[in-house]
Amino acid sequence: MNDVVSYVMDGDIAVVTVNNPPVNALSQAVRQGLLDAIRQAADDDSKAVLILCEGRTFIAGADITEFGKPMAEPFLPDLLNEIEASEKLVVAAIHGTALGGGFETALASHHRIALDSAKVGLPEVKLGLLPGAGGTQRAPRIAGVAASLDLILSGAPVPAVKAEQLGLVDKVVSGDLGAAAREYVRELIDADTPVRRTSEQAVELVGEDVFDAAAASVAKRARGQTAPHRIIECVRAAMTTPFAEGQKRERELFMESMQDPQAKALQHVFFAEREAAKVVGIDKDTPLRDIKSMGVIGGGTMGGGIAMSFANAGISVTLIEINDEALDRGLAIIDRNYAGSVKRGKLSEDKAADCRGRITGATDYAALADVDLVIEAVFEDPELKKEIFAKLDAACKPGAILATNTSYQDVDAIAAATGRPQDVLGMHFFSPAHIMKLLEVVRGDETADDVLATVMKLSKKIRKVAVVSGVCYGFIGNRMLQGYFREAQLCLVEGGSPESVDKAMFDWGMAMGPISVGDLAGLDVGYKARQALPQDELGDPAAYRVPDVLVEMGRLGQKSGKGFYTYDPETRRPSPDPEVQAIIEREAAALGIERRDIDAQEIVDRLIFALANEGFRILEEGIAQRPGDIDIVYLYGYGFPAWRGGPMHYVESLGLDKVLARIEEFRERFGDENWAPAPLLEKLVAEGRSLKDWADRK
Ligand code: 3H9
Repeated sequence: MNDVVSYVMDGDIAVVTVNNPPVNALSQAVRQGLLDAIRQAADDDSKAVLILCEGRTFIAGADITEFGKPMAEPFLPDLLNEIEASEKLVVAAIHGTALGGGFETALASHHRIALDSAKVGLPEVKLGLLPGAGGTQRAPRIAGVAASLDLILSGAPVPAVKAEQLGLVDKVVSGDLGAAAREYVRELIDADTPVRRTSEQAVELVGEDVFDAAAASVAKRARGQTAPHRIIECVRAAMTTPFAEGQKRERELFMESMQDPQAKALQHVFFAEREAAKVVGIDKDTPLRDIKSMGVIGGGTMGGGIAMSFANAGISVTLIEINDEALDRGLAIIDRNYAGSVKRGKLSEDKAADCRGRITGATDYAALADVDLVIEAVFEDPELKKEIFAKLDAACKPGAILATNTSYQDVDAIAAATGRPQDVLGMHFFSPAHIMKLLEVVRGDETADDVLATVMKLSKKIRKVAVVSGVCYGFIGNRMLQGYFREAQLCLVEGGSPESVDKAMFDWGMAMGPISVGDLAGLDVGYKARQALPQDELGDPAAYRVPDVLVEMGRLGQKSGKGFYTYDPETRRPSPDPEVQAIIEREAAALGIERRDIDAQEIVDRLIFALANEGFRILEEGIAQRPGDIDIVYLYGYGFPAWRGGPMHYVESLGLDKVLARIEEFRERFGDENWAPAPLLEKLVAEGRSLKDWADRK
């Protein structure tokens, strides 16, 4: 048909093969090729059409790179309607992942056969969209309303066997899909099987309670998002109106979604996540080091979580502690975590036992002589870390990668404690490390390219999203967080309450308000860090006076049952505490601050713009490779709402000039020290350029 779609007769079967690497996305050429193929089949003496794909997957959806550009014919819904209307039997043969428009192509075909390893799904919601080529209308006709709402609202792909149970796939096979599919089509032809058009089937009626349950679940799981509500409306239309009308509504709402800033933000996230995996200046074919076994120094919460991440990925782990007692404690935490995963249905008992079996403990560094990687995860004491690295240098084989999980310390100074700084880098996990997806990979001055490339590849294997950071205090995430937390505390003393500050940020979309985050992490952590700082580096006392008072009263946060909030010992539910509010007001008076009303918009702007302002500095200094990397750090490590795209995408979407104007206003009101605009932001506004333009031309 064309470069990406071929048409070959195999006896009386027209075999149509899509070959559009990497994921057979439905580019204009693929759509055109499929349309030409279905028209050719209508005219020749084939008895059936078999749609197959080359490469690693069946069609993985519309071509996302075409979004935002003028749409070119043939449009996917029209193409799929024509496929379904075919007088000749059309069969889709699925391997890899049939997603979005790809799965809609399969749903418009008359029959579907899939390899047992395949998955199918409608993940458009993750891009801020809805299935726009009949998916919301055909899926309910096949799998019913409740199952379809589940599929489309979660966006999660389902394995072929589950899809078969739902009726979304007719036959699951193993081995050679091409051969099995031909045999299947042969059987259908021989049995004179008539075409089966999904659009002609009725949707089984369900009560309003099914839609109510879906809406309630969306309100909880997809707080703030618009696409899920449109999806519910489409599925309702599938049940209440004829196919053509439902499809018209689907089209209208799909077009509305495409214009929605949330869709732009989520599509930015899709590409940013993939970009983040690429390291500027390192060839993608750099030979990698083999990582089959690893060691973790320190069996605390962090070390245990790191050990589990590797064990879960099939890598054997040696956990090192200072003595048997500490080791037993560390291994017991791991046992408890695995038991928790089994209880929550995340892992089967067998799988948990298998993973746990890969972790052994030791108290002597000699046990690390043969491992390929070691991650140090002891507490934040720079001297202790250097001591450990000197010992690792002596104990580990040449070529072993030595990583520190430090959140703040100078990775170069740690590397200098060894005779092999080229093998040293930072791997900053987020707690709990076996659950949180983010991994900041800190590239030291002397870190070798193959070490960095190996760790970036490895991060995928342990199911983390890795972002490269340069060396600076706090790296990307924690460095930016300082301004965010500072403004949260300042808003508190200037007129807010823990609830008002938390509510403003939670309602804006953050997973948790900043005051609650402080209580969760432990107020003593910041307190100890401040104690270690010289007086002139402490900054504005208004930003830490209240937490200092709370810590000195023994209110350390959740762990002591009291912090900014008081926690129910059973449920851990927080309640506002009038004693804390009195302390805030007393300290504000002592600091000479006249309290006033602070509205939610001011709180949001101060916290988010402080974050982004530091982000511009981080970019200019080359600490982050690109703006999207910062966004990924915040989405996966700090509970930033994905549908706002991350702090840098968010400020870009507002308009950098407007953001700068607001920062200038804050500078006027609150002073230079906290609110001097980042030079890069000023420069871009002066030149009328976007951050994207700056990143593209860098
Ligand atoms: C849709 O279908 C709308 C319709 O309902 C209605 C239309 C009217 N387009 O992830 P990977 C690129 S919405 C363009 O690293 P993996 C990706 O950027 C769509 N490009 O591989 C990357 O490029 P690079 C619904 C795409 O093996 C490369 O392919 N579909 C697309 O880990 C490899 O990707 C989806 O949302 C695309 N659709 O995972 C599916 N997909 O190498 C989105 C991928 O330059 N895709 N690329 O960085 C995925 O979930 C995963 O890519 C997939 C493979 C599971 C397929």
